[in-house]
Amino acid sequence: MTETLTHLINGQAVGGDATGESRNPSNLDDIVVRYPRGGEGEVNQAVAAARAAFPAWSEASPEVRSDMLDKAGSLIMARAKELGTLLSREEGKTLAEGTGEVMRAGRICKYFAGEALRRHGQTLESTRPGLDAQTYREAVGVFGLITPWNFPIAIPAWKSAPALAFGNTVVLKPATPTPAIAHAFGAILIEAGAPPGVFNLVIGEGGVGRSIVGHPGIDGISFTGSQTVGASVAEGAAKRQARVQLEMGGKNPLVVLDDADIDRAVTCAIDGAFFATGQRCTASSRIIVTQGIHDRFVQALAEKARSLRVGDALDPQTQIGPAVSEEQLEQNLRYVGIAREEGGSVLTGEEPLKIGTRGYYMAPTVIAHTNPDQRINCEEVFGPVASTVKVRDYEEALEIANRGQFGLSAGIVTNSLHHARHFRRNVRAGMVMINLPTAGVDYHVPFGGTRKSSYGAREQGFAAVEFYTQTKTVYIGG
Ligand code: UN1
Repeated sequence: MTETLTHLINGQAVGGDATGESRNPSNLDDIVVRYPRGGEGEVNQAVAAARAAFPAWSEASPEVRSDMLDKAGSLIMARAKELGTLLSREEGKTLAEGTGEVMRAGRICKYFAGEALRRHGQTLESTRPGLDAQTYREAVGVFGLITPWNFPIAIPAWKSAPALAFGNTVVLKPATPTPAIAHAFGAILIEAGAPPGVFNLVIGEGGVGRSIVGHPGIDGISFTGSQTVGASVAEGAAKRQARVQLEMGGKNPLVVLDDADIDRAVTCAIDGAFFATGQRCTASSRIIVTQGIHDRFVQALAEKARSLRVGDALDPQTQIGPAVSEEQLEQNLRYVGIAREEGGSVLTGEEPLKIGTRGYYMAPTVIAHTNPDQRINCEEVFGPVASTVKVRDYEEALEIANRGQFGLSAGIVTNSLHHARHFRRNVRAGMVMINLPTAGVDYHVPFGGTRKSSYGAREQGFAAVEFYTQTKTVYIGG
């Protein structure tokens, strides 16, 4: 029997006509869950519950919030295998990746359990004698969180945990393809002691997101997803002066210099470009290689890519799972076609793969000899597709790395301290990776990009307090 999900509103399971279905992208005959498609009515109820819960939650001892998040983190980690399997079944990343992501979500909750106890503020001398000035940070109100399918528990965790830690209440809208794992996360927060209305989940499609963005009872919105949707979220929020934070796409360059350790360079490129099926906004999708190492590197990369085992996400032997959806698979294949038409050589991959079950499989694809301004090097594909660009030297590599609209993550593989240092200071990206893939981040440090990749305050770690609190300045007279 396929499970039927409900919304979570005011601590209650709120059902509806379960006309939605999430399917296993490794095996389309497997329906993971059925779900109700929420709309404005459910968003209104969830916002009302979150508003009603806000005064008590924000005024509670920080210990109450800390204990809840700590317990949620423990519950998530204790159930990592079961939740990781659900995540892999619903989203298509491998079991190792799915379980790893669940552990990450648990640790994020525990990190913010600590942050809840750390009051951020300062006491200063006033410029006027006999006065003191103080700042402190207080909760903002109700946050609307709109999260993507590619990290379907880690991203709900890294938005919800700081929001709740600092005394806010939440309405979360998970991505349409992955409601089951988000629901499991919400149910754990409630089991861990989140009082009714503190955390609410409304499942559905784009209309739920639009209702959240437009709702006057939502004080701030954090969104991770595409550039196009992000732009409309920002516009909707600005219209009513809600605070907003956006994490959007990337076209992250990985620069490989002549002096790089070639095995390390290939490992970084394979991990960055193909792990998690390339479905990461931090994926290393543009590989910029200097001419002395170019031919050897590209050959080794294609060989390694060919050897990766693509298959059912739940098979422990699988190294690369399927694309999340038919739409995503079609987009991946369309971009490979465009790259070929623009003159790129497809060295390996491209074709959809037929593997036992009916799923959205595609082989990791390497496209060599592309030019930096071709579409494949400017637009985000979001699949297991990497293009390579041959350059003269480091200076040309940096100049090309800095082209385009995005600026999320940038990597360099080199043994030269001089070039690594220069790259760190001059590459236009929010995150720089040295001798590492562009993807794979820690949760206790800021996450975010420049230009069209991000908008608003940074997420995660100690940076999260900026977005999820507001500063109050107090003057104290004698
Ligand atoms: C990572 O690289 O570990 O949606 C995380 C994404 C990013 C998260 C990347 N927001 O891919």
